[in-house]
Amino acid sequence: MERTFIAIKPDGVQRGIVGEIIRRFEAKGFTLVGLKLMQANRELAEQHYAVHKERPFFAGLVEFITSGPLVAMVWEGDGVIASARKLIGATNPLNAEPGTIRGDYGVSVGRNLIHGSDAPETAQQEIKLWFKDEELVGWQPTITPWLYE
Ligand code: ABT
Ligand code: MG
Repeated sequence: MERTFIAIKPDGVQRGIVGEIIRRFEAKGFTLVGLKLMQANRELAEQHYAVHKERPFFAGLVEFITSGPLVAMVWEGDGVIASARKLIGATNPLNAEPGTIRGDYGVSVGRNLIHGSDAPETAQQEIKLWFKDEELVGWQPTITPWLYE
């Protein structure tokens, strides 16, 4: 089964929507296999956003993501990487459809509440970057036959 890395960013934690975001992923039918509250240090943040290193917003991005507690998670399910991106919505919350997390709760790109891996390769890299193997728990919910045929 596919896995993806999801992080509720410091703004999502401050806004008090951690429970609401987790609820949406659970309700959709995905399985939580890793979860921790933590504050990312600069090194971790810079590695996570390494692709944006040369962009003008990089420094601010690292500053923001390290500014307070975030919730790091790994979710599992068929097609979870692409589906999570749909649940999350467009990068700029003003362009995100209502019904998505960013569409329902955000108004600016620098405070877009949540991160989700964008492809299988990045999902694998990010899970490895944020979690130790022993922090992940593989399990099968008893309702699985009611989610998959
Ligand atoms: P992430 O899930 O955080 O990676 O966002 P997403 O994949 O939807 O969008 P990308 B392009 O990866 O943006 C990464 C972070 O950079 C911020 N950003 C992006 C800006 O602040 N200005 C910009 O012009 C762009 C393109 C938004 C994302 N995170 N935050 N916070
Ligand atoms: Mg991204």
